[in-house]
Amino acid sequence: MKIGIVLGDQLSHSLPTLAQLNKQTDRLVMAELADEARYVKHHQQKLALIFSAMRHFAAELRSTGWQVDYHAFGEHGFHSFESLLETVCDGAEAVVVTHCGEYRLQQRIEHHWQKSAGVPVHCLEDSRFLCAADFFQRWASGKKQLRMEFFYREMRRHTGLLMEGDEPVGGQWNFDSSNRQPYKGKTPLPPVLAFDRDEIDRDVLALVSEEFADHIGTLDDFQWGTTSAQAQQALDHFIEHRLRHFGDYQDAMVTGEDTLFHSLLSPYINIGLLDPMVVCQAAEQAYFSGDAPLNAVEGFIRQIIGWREYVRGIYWLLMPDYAKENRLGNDRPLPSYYWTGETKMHCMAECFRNTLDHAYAHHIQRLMVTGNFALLLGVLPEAICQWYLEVYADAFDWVELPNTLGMVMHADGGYLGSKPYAASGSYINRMSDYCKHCQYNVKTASEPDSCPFNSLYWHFVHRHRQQFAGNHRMRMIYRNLERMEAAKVDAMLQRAERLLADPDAL
Ligand code: FAD
Ligand code: DLZ
Ligand code: SF4
Repeated sequence: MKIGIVLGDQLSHSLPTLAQLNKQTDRLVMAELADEARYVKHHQQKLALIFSAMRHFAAELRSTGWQVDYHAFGEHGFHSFESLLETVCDGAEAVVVTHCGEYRLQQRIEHHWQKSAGVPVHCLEDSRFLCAADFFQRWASGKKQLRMEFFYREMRRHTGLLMEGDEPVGGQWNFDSSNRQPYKGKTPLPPVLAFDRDEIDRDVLALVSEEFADHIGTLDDFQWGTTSAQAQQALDHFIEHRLRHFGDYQDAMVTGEDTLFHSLLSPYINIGLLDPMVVCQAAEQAYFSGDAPLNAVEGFIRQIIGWREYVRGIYWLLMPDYAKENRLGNDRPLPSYYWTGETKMHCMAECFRNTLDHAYAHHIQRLMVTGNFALLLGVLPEAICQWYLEVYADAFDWVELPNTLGMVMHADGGYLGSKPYAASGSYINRMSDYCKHCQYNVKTASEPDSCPFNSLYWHFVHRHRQQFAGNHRMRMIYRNLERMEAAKVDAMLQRAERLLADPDAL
């Protein structure tokens, strides 16, 4: 008899562990463990989503004939996988597990599990991704800097998505230039999808509110689906109501509108309830049947077969050293409003509200508001990475770390992206209505009420001129800085220095 361990983000019927085992003779083990629930203080909604989805998945497995030993939080004495394995492997000949998504836990699987289990541990490659680790290694090998766009074209050829023979459908690989519109309210917003709650959900919500009340966020507005059927409903809803405008408003932000036309599918894909290829094929089909335009469908598919697979490739290529990178030498702590949401900066307050209430923020909120601000302040990469890992329902180390450390903080020296995504308040003003509702003035940089992003942006550009002056994508910015009057530059830098002395006051 073999034991298959199914981790909290491996909730897929196509999981290699299941293919390797025999329903009749082998057993599956799943466990809600304190070490996994507490190694960072995950948002309460992230915990509720994972535990409830795990319980539902165990029930689905049982209904298809599997023998599943499920250990619910608080109903067993194990706090770690090692303590679990010490008990559950009696009489087993081997343990089988699929490669996990975190370097931390994978190290334990490879170096500690066998000792605890007392039998061999077989670790299988995770086939639920579209790009195998060795494919990525071959693609990346010998390159000093990687470019997502070239990786993405390889993935289009590899998957055949939106391809006509060897050529991209529509004659262009990328339609990003038409995907940068602010939202002005003319296109009606999509309806909200609400899920029915069952007893498993209610039990888990009660458990999390009791045991994890000290974790960030609230459960009041828990809207995540927790079964594969609900995840499929979320996909259908996205294709029907959101995809056609996804491209146009992908970068837009609006006060009080927390999701716009985004898919909200990342948690389901990341924990295994949705297969990324099935998601992309559904989007592709919407294009072929005339239900969504190419700029939307291409833009959406690029996020999944491009960015998602690209950051995973980088993670496994460069861990564990990647997590320690800090090429800009940043060391500031994260301001307190990242946890409380209480700041006078309206853009930041909106992103924090969405984060605290829903364990969600869309990409531009993460990248260009809360992430951009941490970059401009010079926050210690480890501190901001931990925050992103805690607060989002979709956060797993393999995807969160490269996005934060590489894309947002540029702490890897530009390996993941050729230039930092630093931006002043004008970017936020162009893409949102936030500045209209803000106490700060987005048009000025050095007055007492000036938008903090403005002076901090120029301070960032100025303080890193050694690193970036030679970067051809930053040439215009340094030319603009050189052309500015010295008195204006001094006034902005002084204002930034005052803000940096007490960022918590903003
Ligand atoms: P949509 O806007 O609808 O996008 C469609 C899908 O594309 C997403 O569901 C996701 O699967 C994929 N995707 C889009 N952008 C990325 C990206 N940059 N990297 C990987 N996949 C992407 N995404 C996570 O899944 N987990 C994380 O922990 C995470 N941390 C992030 C941290 C920072 C600082 C930033 C800037 C981005 C992070 N992202 C992360 C990427 C992205 O913000 C989320 O995938 C997206 O906001 C999820 O919402 P959605 O499903 O509505 O996405
Ligand atoms: C994130 C998470 C949490 C919060 N809880 C559990 C758990 O109780 N049991 C479990 O098997 N997995 C959990 N996970 C997921 C793991 O911590 C880890 O992030 C992933 O398995 C990495 O692939
Ligand atoms: Fe944000 Fe500045 Fe605009 Fe205020 S003025 S919302 S701080 S960008």
